[in-house]
Amino acid sequence: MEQEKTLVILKPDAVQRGFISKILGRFEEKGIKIVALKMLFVEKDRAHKHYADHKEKPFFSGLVDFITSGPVCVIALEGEDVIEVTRNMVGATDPKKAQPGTIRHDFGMHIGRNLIHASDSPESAKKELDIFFKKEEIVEWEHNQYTWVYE
Ligand code: IDP
Ligand code: MG
Repeated sequence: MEQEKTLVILKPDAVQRGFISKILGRFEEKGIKIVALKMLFVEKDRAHKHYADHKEKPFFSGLVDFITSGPVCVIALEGEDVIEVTRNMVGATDPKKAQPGTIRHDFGMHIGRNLIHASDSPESAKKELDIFFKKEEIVEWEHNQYTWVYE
């Protein structure tokens, strides 16, 4: 069974609106393993590193202001195809276009307040996990329901 890891960030709007447990609960209910989690303020430097690909975009400075505006929760998830599965659960970037049942659809109204980040590829997952977690902060543990989650 090929396991991979991905990075999720519950953005300041998700924290302020009291959705930490609801959103984390969705991943737990799905059968995804949480292997690291913590709360922190993202410093400007780290925000720039994390969103480096968007440096030239018109929304970049607003995005950096937003992600640094309050505490976030950073979470490492593990599972089979977990990068793709998580992106599907998160939904389209614009909550107005996200499918019902996705996190962004169900909790969001605006593209600039879309609650959650999730890595979009194995390369970005590795880069982003390295930005937010030291190797020893990732907890390798045995999920005792795996026999009932995966064939
Ligand atoms: P993603 O988060 O779905 O991967 P990206 O295109 O990588 O979407 O954009 C990163 C983040 O930048 C989005 O999650 C959103 O917070 C913000 N963003 C993207 N496009 C816009 C926009 O048009 N206006 C405001 N914020 C935007
Ligand atoms: Mg992205």
